[in-house]
Amino acid sequence: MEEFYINNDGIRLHARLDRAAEKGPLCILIHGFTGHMEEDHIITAQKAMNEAGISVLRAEMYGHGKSGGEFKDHTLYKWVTNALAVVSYAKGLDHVTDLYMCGHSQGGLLTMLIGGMCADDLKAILPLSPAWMIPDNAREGIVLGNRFDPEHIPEKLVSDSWELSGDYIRTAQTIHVEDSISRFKGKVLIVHGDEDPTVPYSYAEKAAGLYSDAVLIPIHGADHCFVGHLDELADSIKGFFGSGMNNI
Ligand code: FER
Repeated sequence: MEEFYINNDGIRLHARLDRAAEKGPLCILIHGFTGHMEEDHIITAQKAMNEAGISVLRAEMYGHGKSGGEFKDHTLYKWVTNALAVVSYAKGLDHVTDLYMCGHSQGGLLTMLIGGMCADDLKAILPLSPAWMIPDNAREGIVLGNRFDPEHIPEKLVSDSWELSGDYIRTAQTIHVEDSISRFKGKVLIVHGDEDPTVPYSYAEKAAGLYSDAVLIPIHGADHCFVGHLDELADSIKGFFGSGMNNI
């Protein structure tokens, strides 16, 4: 494992690279809202990919883990800019052949947005429990269950465990994920627990229907982070890379 920082216009993005081969495919892997790269479901995904012969570049986004920026100042726009820097870094590695991107929850939403922006660079994307209702919810006046007036955005939102600036909401309200979905024509693997209390499973079904080449693997009884179902998450990922991806 190599540990380093990717510079994104002065913000240091903490990254770890776990190589599976001398030369070969690589998947970028991103955590969710309040998450980081050492969470059990992130490590499970990393190991599953490594076992499938895919090198993995985990990176932490603005305000998360050991990366720069404060949590309260993070926005989806900042994450998009960060992720574009990570894609650019990965494209520059001479041991990388095919490039993939995977992310959990808000990182899954990010993966869907970057899929649309970097459709030529990403052979497949793997949104895990993707929180792609965040922009819809922000337009309706909800962020993680906290309510506000969507036409008069508050200076900040405060919950028991986090604080966000109004800019998180302002920027989220402008994002239309369907545009990103329609721009990505490669293979998509969506893995989602059908008892996820954070992101409704129905969003996974909706996304799978909108993508031109998506597979949805439901994990029966699993919650948002696949607690108690990590083996099934690993098998879903290994199955995707082991069968489908080798044939294209
Ligand atoms: C929200 C629902 C889900 C939200 C964030 C999430 C900020 C993300 C969860 C995660 O990444 O685990 O309304 O608002």
